[in-house]
Amino acid sequence: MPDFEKKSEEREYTRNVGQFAKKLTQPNVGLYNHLRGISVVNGNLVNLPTNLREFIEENVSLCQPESIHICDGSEQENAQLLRLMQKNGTIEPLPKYENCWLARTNPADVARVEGKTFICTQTRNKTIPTTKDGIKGTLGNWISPNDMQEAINSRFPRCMKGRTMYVIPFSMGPVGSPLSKIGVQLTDSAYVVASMGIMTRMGNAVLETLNNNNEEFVKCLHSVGTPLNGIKSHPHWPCDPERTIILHRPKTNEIVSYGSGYGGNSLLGKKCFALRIGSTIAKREGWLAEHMLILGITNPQGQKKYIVAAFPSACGKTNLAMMNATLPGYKIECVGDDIAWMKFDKNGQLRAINPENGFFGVAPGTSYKTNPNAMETIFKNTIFTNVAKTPDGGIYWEGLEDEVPNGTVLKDWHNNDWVKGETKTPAAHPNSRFCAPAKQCPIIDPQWESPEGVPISAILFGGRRPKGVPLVYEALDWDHGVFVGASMRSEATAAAEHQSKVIMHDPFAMRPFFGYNFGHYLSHWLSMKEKSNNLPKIFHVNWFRKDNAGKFLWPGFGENSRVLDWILRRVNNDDSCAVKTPIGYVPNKTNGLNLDGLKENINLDELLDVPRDFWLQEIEEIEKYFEEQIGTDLPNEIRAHVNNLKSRLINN
Ligand code: GTP
Ligand code: SPV
Ligand code: MN
Repeated sequence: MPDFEKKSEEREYTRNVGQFAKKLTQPNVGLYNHLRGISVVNGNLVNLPTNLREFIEENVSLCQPESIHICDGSEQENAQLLRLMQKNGTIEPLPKYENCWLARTNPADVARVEGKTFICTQTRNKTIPTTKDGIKGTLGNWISPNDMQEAINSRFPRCMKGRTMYVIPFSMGPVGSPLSKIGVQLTDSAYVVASMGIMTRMGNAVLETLNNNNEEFVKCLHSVGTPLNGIKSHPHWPCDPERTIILHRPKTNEIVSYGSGYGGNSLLGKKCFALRIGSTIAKREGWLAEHMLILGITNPQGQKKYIVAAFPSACGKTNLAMMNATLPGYKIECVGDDIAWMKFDKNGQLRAINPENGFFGVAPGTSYKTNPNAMETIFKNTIFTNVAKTPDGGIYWEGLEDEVPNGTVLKDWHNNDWVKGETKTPAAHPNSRFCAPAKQCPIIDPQWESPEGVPISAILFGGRRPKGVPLVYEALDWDHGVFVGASMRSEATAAAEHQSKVIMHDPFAMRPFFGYNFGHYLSHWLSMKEKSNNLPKIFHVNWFRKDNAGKFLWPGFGENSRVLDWILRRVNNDDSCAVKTPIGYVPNKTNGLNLDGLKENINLDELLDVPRDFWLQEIEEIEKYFEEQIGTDLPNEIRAHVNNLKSRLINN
């Protein structure tokens, strides 16, 4: 039971829980009994499929909202929500742009909370590998069915009292694609509805599909929570940070999230559905749900290929997915910037769809210099969260220094005065984001909504590695590539609650997003090689290597097209551009990377070096991590690759 300040609050709480428990035990309570006295302000419950009506009924009974709004996805509905949020002070307009809005969260609700995110299975080992004695598992958090129910019972009864419950029917993936899946999110946050309207296909079209096909849907329940002891300081952003919890039950395709209104904690289609629940569905059905961007790349000869890439949060997926190639003759087009659902078709070709409909992108660092295509995307129909505001009603964040003169007085993400060139604190929160429709991206790929998905030729893994890891290397084969994904490490970023700069293991960029035991996930990836004799090649990239003075050795951003050019040549079986090292193939220093026209001087020796001592230490660390964290769940093929790499390093 939560702590109460006053005895009366505790009594009220106990009475509410008691009433709820009584309701649950009443036999055959009809639909309208539970809904009596609750007005449906939009939509019609009678038209809904039975399973959806029952889902709503149960949770109305639990959360006791004042009214129900079934979202239709229309323009009018969106306008109405925006007006409401403006009235409540949740958002304010950004008059410099077209239909753009700024939200400021409660400063205690700014990023995903990995420590409070749980997967619920009967046994612990289904969710996380069995760790060595005395070692704390870092590959996800398990919760038992009883504890999950207890967590719900102690938070949800009457949590929507006096407020509206929105019913959001949404599709992950184009409506009707055989690769798409449907979800329904119940939420008491208008901000979440407006954001889901951008990030997913939402509304009547989805309801029709549900109705016509009598389809199952992923059940998502979300409340921002109104704490009984209340954080009263930010009434425009209700949340309950102390009791925040994000729960997933893969067996029944259920997600329950309480206490946070921001990002992956509350836009349940994204990490909760498309990755955690998605990865468990993918395991059952024989496909892959991954934290990956998808891009199309056309070379100067006009040959087009598609690539996916898994980098941890805030490590460059959005930037790579929308890159303007600096290498002449190359063209990049964007299919998705965060999540890929991939399946081998009957010809053994891996195909990917982007299950999302928008970009929820990191704002700081985005500029006309680093990502002009993102800048061209975000100045209409966009919701910005936790960025700073200029006096003329525009946005500002770290990385846009050239756009605003020194001395200008802005409002920072706390809505305090912030003087450009003087105030020392960040103007925007490091995990501030834009939420913008994908179709507004000037380089959105013509095939981005193709129902069968785009054909994938290469898979990239990568992270922020200041030392030792070369700009790019290619895995020796599929199994070795799976080992490379499993061995990924990266500096922590502001996307979650971790301390910055620590080098963390982040296998497949999925550490916070696995829906099931990572050892079993590895076996699933290894089993994919049975599905094709035309497997994509696997690479590792690192834009973030630094010299001894702490300066990046590689200019990155558009110049990364030079790395993609090498990757494409490898995909086309060009053997002349690579040399074999103990960790895999790297570009040959004479005719590997195309550096024509590059302004900076590049220290290729340092950038491509594979230092033996560093890697001997790295493999020790990887081996320790596998033994401690995955233990007996580690597939033999991966253990063999640890030993193979060790002996290649020793004998080199
Ligand atoms: P999530 O949305 O959190 O999953 O992250 P993401 O992988 O899409 O991250 P994003 O592309 O937004 O990258 C965020 C940060 O990486 C920004 O600060 C960028 O400036 C920086 N970044 C991206 N690409 C490069 C690069 O090639 N070189 C360098 N040095 N920094 C980069
Ligand atoms: C990430 O953290 O990887 C994101 C942002 O893409 S969130 O949706 O908040 O998870
Ligand atoms: Mn992400």
